[in-house]
Amino acid sequence: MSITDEPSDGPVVPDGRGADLVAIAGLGLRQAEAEAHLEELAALADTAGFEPVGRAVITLRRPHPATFIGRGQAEDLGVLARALEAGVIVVDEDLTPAQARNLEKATGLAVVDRAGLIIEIFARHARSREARTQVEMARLEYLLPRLAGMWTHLSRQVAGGPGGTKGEGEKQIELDRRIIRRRIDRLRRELRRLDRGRDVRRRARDRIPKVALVGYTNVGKSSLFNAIVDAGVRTENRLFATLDPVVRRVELGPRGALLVKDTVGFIRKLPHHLVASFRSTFEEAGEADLLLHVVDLGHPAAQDQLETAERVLEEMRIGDVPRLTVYNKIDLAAPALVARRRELEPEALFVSARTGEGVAELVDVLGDRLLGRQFVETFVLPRRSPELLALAHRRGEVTRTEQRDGLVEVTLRGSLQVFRELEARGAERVVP
Ligand SMILES: Nc1nc2c(ncn2[C@@H]2O[C@H](COP(=O)(O)OP(=O)(O)OP(=O)(O)O)[C@@H](O)[C@H]2O)c(=O)[nH]1
Ligand SMILES: [Mg+2]
Repeated sequence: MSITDEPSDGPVVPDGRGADLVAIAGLGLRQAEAEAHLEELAALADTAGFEPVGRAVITLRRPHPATFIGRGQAEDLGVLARALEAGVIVVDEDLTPAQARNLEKATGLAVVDRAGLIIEIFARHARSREARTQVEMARLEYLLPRLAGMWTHLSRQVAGGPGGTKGEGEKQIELDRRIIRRRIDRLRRELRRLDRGRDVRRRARDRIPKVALVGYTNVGKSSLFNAIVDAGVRTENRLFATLDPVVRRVELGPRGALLVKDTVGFIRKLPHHLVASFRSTFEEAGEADLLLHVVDLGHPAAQDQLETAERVLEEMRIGDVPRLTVYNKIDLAAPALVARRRELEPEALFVSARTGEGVAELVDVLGDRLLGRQFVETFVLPRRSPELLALAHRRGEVTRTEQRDGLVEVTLRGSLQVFRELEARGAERVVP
């Protein structure tokens, strides 16, 4: 179900068939945007083990406090979902516990919201002790306010109707809440302990420069990580294939070594319980000397994904770590699109983790930025040489550019290798 501002033909647009789900997207969207969100939601649902059987776009002016969508719309949705033999309705919005409960009543089916779905995926994919602890904590915190609804379901099933067992149910909820809160406290302590362990490991490798790959989920961070390190981390065409941070040491010959780190992907509207739980993972990225922000260039929502990732970086307060945009999957993108991007962003890198194109240059850039001794020099570039300016941006850190007599003068911090390359291609060093 996708919720748009634009009137659609009917309330629901089913497609596909199968067994498990009717899906959904955000509020105040144009139709095309809603469909893109639905596409992503279907991928998420698939990753969570559901089989999407249909989608519905629902036109809505504003959310209803009680049921989120209108009651009539909810009933229609229930009819459609049952006709498709769906067992679950997934809504691409965060519902309040009461809204979820009321929607379940109105549709007669289980309802999962976006946060619940993402938490479910994280729960299935977490491998390390730390990731599992973080996910369990997020899951319990999500569950806590929703317990009441679960107990009404249960008491109705057991007693054949509400009323009689109400007192019992409430007592049970209180008890459960206490148990869950205690468990959350225990997990929190455990996380602090694991965190201290990590501090020790971290300090041991403190002198080696660190690079972290960040970006939206499924953009190819792990593939690129592999291409850089050849480390055998698995890549999967699944959202959130990577939940545990992975670090590898990369030797760059006589220049020294780097630590490269793969991270969990970001996603639009990451549930806030998860953000809180995974803060330590993200904080580690914040300690990197350089972030590689990986973007899937050919993805129709690339811009949106890039902005989402930037927003998450800001929220995590790691927005000020130096970063380099790396456009991946250029083997899939139209050459004209790649060319246009290159022109717009001369300092970005363009690679294909699959074919290996651009990876060698990326590794060079990492070496220059993090290992080469850094010097500051000023060059006058030959007339009309945007590619040299781009090179200066990519391989060094440009601190000043100035037009002088129709020529570009650029001051940059960089390694001797970069300066030599600029000179070899016609740039003239300005002697101070
Ligand atoms: N064509 C093409 N496909 C790629 C490229 N890089 C990655 N992929 C594919 O994109 C999918 C996702 O790759 P991953 O490396 O798992 O992506 P990720 O960003 O690590 O994803 P999460 O860990 O889930 O956030 C896989 O099917 C990869 O094979 C590329 O350069 N070209
Ligand atoms: Mg990954």
